[in-house]
Amino acid sequence: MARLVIVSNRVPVPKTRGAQAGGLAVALKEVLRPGAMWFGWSGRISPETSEAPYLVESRGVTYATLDLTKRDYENFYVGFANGALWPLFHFQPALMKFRREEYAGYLDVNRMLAQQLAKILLPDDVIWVHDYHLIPFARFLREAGVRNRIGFFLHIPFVPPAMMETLPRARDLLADLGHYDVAGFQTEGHARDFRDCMARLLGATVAGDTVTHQGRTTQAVANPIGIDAVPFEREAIRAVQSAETVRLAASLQGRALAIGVDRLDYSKGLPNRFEGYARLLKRFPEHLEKVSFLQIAARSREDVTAYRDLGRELDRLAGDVNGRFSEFDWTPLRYLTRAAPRRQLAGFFRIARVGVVTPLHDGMNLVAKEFVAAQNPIDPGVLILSRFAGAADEMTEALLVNPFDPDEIAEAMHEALAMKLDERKRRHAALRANVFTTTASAYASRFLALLSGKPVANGPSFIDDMLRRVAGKWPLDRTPLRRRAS
Ligand code: ADQ
Repeated sequence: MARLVIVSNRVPVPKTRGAQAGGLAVALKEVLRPGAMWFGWSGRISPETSEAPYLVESRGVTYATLDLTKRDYENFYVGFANGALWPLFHFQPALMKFRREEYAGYLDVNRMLAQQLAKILLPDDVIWVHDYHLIPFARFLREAGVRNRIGFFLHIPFVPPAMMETLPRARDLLADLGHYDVAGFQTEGHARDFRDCMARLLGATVAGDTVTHQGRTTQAVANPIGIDAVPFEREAIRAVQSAETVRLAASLQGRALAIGVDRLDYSKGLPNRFEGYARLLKRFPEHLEKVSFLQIAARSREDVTAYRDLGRELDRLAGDVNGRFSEFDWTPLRYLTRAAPRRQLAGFFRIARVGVVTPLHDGMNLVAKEFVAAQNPIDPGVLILSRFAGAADEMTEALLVNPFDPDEIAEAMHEALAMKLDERKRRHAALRANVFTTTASAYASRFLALLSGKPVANGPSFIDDMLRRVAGKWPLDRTPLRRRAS
């Protein structure tokens, strides 16, 4: 009687009927069927760590969440996960801040969560753990006696051994990953870096995509994430008529729109992007007053110092670009530091001539895929994409750039703005075929098929089979359940 249990740092508990789902919830939509459970942190800070998960049911899916204390939050989330692991995995060791007490807090939260989940697991449950916050989760489940299949998916890049080694305790974390049956990565390059780290730093044996360490075998594979392309395209078509998109289009006064949409994060390469745009206007003055750049950057992780510093740097750079190039009736750069609703983004993407996605490093980057899905195939915009986004592996018909070179960004913007319709259509058709094939549901099905140990071709039917056999529902109270003896 297999049940699917998703584990992630933050659990998107639906608040109201029809509430908008976040990124991971969209990606997992297909597999989150009645009987499944989603387990993790509630996103709330409480004076005491919860003694048992708080359970909420919505559309047959049980959301089981626990609160953390302020100290847990600071050590686990702000400290080790976002202060050490995030910069490390984005090739920014100079921004990595490692403190032993924060690492200890990271382990404590993982242990506490794993022990809580172990109490309510059944022997056949399939457990799928997400992202860098929860690397040691499987080890603590194993220590609690759990023998179930456990999979892990890393949404961000992995790094080669020489970079991994800069993290104190790197070997312990690698060994923790060895407790998963399947470890999924966004690209083959990331999966290969993981296998290399296991071999070089731990002496594990690697054969094909399997890694054997201390008698346990982990299958380390690439499984690129995608978007729910059909609904996103539909949203974009509808949104073109919306008041916001109409207002944006009118404000352009016939100028081409270039757009960037990101979390305000140093991995997204925003300073170089602003500088690249300034170089476009300086080196190719034919674009002066002919283009408007709209950058929407959602503020994020403001309790981490590096993010506050980045915010100040971008304020300065945006002021610099506009101070140098503005005319009394033209503002070259419109810079908004807030999140925009999904629908609005879809409409804005559709009327944009250029999408600028230039992270310094990125696991995948779903904005690149959303931009492509939103385009009108009859008159599509051009995607400029960093070579170091996981998406570049598949989206080779984009204008690929090295985001560390602002001149290359400027040249790509120039090329995109001048590109003829035939070439735009040709490139877009190839990108579109990819985005509508490597979708969110393909991603989730394939991972679960791998985790079930079945051939990948059986993916969707395995899920149907597994979810059809779901028996009882999770009890809706706060009492911790006893684990059933296997
Ligand atoms: P993120 O770093 O958050 O995710 P990304 O994939 O670019 O990055 O975006 C995720 C979602 O956030 C997209 O749906 C996007 O539209 C939305 N978003 C971004 N900026 C926004 C804004 N200003 N306003 C509103 N929405 C915004 C991590 C990894 C990525 C990986 C994803 C999924 O860092 O590499 O693609 O997980 O695995």
